[in-house]
Amino acid sequence: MGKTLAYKILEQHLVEGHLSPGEEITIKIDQTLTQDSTGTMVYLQLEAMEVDKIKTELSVAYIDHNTLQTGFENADDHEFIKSVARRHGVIFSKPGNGICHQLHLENYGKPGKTLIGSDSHTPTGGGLGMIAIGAGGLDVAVAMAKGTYSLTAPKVINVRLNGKLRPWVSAKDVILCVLRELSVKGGVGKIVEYTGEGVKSLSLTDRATITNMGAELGATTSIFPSDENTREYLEAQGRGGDYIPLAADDDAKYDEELAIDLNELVPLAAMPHSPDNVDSIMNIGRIKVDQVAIGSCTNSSYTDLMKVAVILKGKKVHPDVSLVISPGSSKITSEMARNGALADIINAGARIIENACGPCIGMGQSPRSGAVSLRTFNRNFKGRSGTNDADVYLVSPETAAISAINGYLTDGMESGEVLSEIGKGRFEPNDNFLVYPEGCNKDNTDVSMGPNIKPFPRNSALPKDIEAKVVLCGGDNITTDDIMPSDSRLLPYRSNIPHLANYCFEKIDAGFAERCKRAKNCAIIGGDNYGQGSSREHAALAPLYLGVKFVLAKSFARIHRSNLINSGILPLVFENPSDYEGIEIGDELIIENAPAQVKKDVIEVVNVTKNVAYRTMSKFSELEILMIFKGGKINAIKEG
Ligand code: MIC
Ligand code: SF4
Repeated sequence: MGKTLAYKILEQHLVEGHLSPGEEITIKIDQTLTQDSTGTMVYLQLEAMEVDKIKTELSVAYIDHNTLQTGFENADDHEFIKSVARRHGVIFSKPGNGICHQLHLENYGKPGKTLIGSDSHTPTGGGLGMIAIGAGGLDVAVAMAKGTYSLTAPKVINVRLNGKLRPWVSAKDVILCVLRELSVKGGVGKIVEYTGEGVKSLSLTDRATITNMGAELGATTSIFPSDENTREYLEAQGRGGDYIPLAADDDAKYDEELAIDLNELVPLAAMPHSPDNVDSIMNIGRIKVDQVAIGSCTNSSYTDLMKVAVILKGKKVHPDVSLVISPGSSKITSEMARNGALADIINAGARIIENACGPCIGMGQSPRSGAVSLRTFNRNFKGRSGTNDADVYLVSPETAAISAINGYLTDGMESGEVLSEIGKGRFEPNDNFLVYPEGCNKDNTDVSMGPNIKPFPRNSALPKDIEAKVVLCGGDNITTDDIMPSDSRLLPYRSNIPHLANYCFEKIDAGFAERCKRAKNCAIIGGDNYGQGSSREHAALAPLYLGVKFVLAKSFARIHRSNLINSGILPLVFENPSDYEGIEIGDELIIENAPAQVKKDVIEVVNVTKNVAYRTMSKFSELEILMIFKGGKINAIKEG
């Protein structure tokens, strides 16, 4: 029987376990990436593990999230990361160089390699034919220390692409279409593999847009074959030698299939407040737009921004619209400066900001109250823009640009405007934003620790009985942005959990942190897909700091479930989802004889207040049981 591309790469990297869906496997990790908002924790944890030499072929520390530097905190974090990077032989990418995923494609990604990154959009690398997985910071630190990563072998969905996109329809519309079909939890426990003759018509960066936003499906990762378009992209980056052709076998067998006819696709948008709330722009109608933001790791490539420049050339941004553009990398901005496209954008009335995540993570450019903001980003969770009552729509760069001119949401196909061809771009090699560790020397290098960098909280061994008070009952699809909000006010504190913890769940329940402090031992109740979104382990570490012992939910998002276990917090799944209805804030819960129960597939949680018992399904792997027993991954590693 033929093999899928994903399983071919996993097989080549298999270190332990049986490669079959649902089985626990350990794979060799070739590359890691970190970004600064999760990176400070990664490197604190790497230091805590007292590692002599990192085991990966290549590890890179990017600075792209916290680049606002409104106080000393961000800059101190950057300095800390730079000093640890030098100590461990990690490449350091300075702030201003661009967004980690775009930069990794340009500079280091290689077909057939494995990559894990402390950012949920690491699957961007799947556009290059890599197995690229987003993980919690601690998993990335361990991957650096041991060169391996353990995961549940996913199923593989085949998304077969036929035909060719029409003008004004773009890669963003492809992934929005997949999200409409599969939903924000449709990819949990799965790899999404793209095949079919339609793949050939998608450029490398188109593919990366699709694999990037596969994170919003909850998928483990997404992957495209490596072919002539891959070669062309790598050659343009001066890395033709890194190319190898890769594809699934013709008779590969997939667990699920979805077919998309690219010829039939029309411009789409994800409406507030979820990436899977998708409809066609024609159906949504000509809503008035206040802000248009173009950029983010999903849509900030050279081709994306050149399309925008071509649409804006000689035009004027609508008087009621603020158009802001954050390019993906310094190479892109520099090439657009050289070929004049940057001038076309600026002359149209766009605001150009730093090559960084910027508005995508609420670092500035919050829209006005009640605004409609069109964004080429990947997440439109309520409040993520920094304005709680803003309506954010996720759209393609083409739709964003033409809507910025018209002042209302516009279907480019309907507009009748002709899109001119875009040239290939000539990228000058430029390493000036990169710091290569010269002969790393663990003993001789000081680590720079600013006063805002505090030790991360550690859990203690699993007690016999766990008693906890319910401190929050959340609904379905609670995001990590809900659990641990991020914006220009809070991002500077990513290395200061005691401070950050005060803002845990702030946006949906302002009394949460205080309630936890009073309760001491706490439990959270959640609906389906608890913890979707970001990989930030702060969404586990802040609750740990506040005394959360377990989360009882209908289902969990993959990365957050791992982050909870890594912190020694139990993620428990209701066997009977309707039990969720009967639980209230203040209920006293108890898990008796926890160590014995954790070893079984079913754990009983007794609601002492309501005098009922709930059965929960857990299915922890042996490794997970060890972490839970020891009170988290670091303890498990240090105590063996
Ligand atoms: C995000 O898009 O939410 C982030 C910010 O990139 C996160 C990481 C973080 O929370 O720092 C992610 O996606 O993992
Ligand atoms: Fe940065 Fe936004 Fe991409 Fe996260 S989703 S890595 S914040 S650009």
